[in-house]
Amino acid sequence: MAKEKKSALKEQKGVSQSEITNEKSIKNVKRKRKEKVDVKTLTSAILKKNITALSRAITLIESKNPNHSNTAKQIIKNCLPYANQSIRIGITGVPGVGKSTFIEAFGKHLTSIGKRVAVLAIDPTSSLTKGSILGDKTRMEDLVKDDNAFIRPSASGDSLGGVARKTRETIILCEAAGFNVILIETVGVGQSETTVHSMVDFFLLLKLSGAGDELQGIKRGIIEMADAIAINKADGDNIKKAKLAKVEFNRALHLYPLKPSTWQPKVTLCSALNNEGIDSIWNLVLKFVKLTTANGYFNKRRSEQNKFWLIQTIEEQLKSEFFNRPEIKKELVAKLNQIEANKTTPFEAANYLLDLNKFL
Ligand SMILES: Nc1nc2c(ncn2[C@@H]2O[C@H](COP(=O)(O)OP(=O)(O)OP(=O)(O)O)[C@@H](O)[C@H]2O)c(=O)[nH]1
Ligand SMILES: [Mg+2]
Repeated sequence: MAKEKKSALKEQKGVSQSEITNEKSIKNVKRKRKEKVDVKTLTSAILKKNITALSRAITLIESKNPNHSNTAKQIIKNCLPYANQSIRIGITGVPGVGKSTFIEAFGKHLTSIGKRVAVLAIDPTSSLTKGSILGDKTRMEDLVKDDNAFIRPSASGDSLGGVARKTRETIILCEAAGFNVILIETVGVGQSETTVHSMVDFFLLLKLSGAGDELQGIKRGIIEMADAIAINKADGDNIKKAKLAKVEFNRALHLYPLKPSTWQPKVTLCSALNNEGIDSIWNLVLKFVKLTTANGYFNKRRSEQNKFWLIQTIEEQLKSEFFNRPEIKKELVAKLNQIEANKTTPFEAANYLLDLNKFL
């Protein structure tokens, strides 16, 4: 029944407006109580490593409903003291390089040595495909069934910034749920590698060996970000080419200045399909963690990332508040039309909209 109709009926029955308001506030209190219970139960279930609770909380993070977001924020806050105890690894590479196959092999290796692994993704294209990880869960057949692994596709239908924030929050919940290795996959569209790099401790680039053109077509920045380059599919007829590629990448890496972590990035060969070279990549990660923990870089970088994310979150929130205001939406269309008709300049229009926003 429509709200107006309902209150009209109540008025007819002699229920006063103030009673209706009272009823509303009772409902509100009840709802708030229910939410409180949800926050408490969900948080404690997450801390008890309950996967259903973890999934439910992540769904709240991803929800566009403001009530859900508020509940999610409280859960994250409660979980925060229990987070941070993990190694976060970013994995990137072009489509078809073998990321999913690699994550399956790597993840299985980790669970076999007693780790608990969460697999997340930053995939700005997933609004169309509903999450690439979800699509190829078949490539992670064993990992999906593993009790010590948790696989969650990328949040969809959002900007890269939005997806990134949600993934960062999801990391906190996964860590609170006892996952001690977090793998974050990205296919490397647009700025997504940079985004993943800004939330991980170790960045792994998967590559294929090509016919001598390994260094072509790679965004320079990606090599610079990599802590290790794994040349995948180093099996069968490919081994020779892969070894050559290794030499070439090693040479290229030495051209870069020493990283602030003092870690010298490594090039390694692997075959995700045949499960070869997987354990040595994990050993590299451990060496990296040992070095950077000893020299203080590990914690310093995490704290720098947190500062970066504070600014990012403010920017993202301000932007989305601005662009979602109905008045701004309406006026923006008008201004865009005026720009097209050469009736205003972008700067004048921007100032107008920003000024308008101050009075809304
Ligand atoms: N020979 C060989 N084939 C591999 C290896 N790793 C993956 N493949 C194959 O390469 C193809 C692509 O592998 P995926 O794991 O789906 O690659 P991806 O990087 O996840 O691809 P996208 O999800 O499309 O970005 C599949 O047919 C795999 O079986 C490997 O180590 N050796
Ligand atoms: Mg894949």
